[in-house]
Amino acid sequence: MRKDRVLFLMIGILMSACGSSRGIEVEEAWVRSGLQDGNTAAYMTIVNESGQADALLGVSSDIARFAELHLSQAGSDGVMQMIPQESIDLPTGGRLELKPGSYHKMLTGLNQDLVPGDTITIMLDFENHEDISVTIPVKDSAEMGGAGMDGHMP
Ligand SMILES: [Cu+2]
Repeated sequence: MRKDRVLFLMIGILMSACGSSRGIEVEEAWVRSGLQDGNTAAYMTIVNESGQADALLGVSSDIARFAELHLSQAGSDGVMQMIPQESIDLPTGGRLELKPGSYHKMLTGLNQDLVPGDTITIMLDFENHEDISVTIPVKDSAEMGGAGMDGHMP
């Protein structure tokens, strides 16, 4: 009887661990190529299937001295501006698109050149979900449909 109960508890723990790691998915991730000491941006789609509202609180990476969440949008004068974001909401069942001209992960002060074919690792910090580490490929702007409008290019 006691053994059954322990087994039951262990299955419960394993199932909840699986559930939380599948709750948030990252799709179509890429980072724009760049030069050492320069800046660039990473993009991806984050899908929240955890059944719980969440928020992306920040990002970090060994590849750059600073990493932060930005939103690009046109100011009243029509010039694109980048506005730092403390967090970005991830509603239940929602898709958060980080893409050129919109939300992005700004990487400032690259520690090395980023060349197409390379990969980098970024950590995503969520309010409720455990942190997620994603390995994403470096691509150049032309390959992804021309220069972005984020003002990241030198
Ligand atoms: Cu930016």
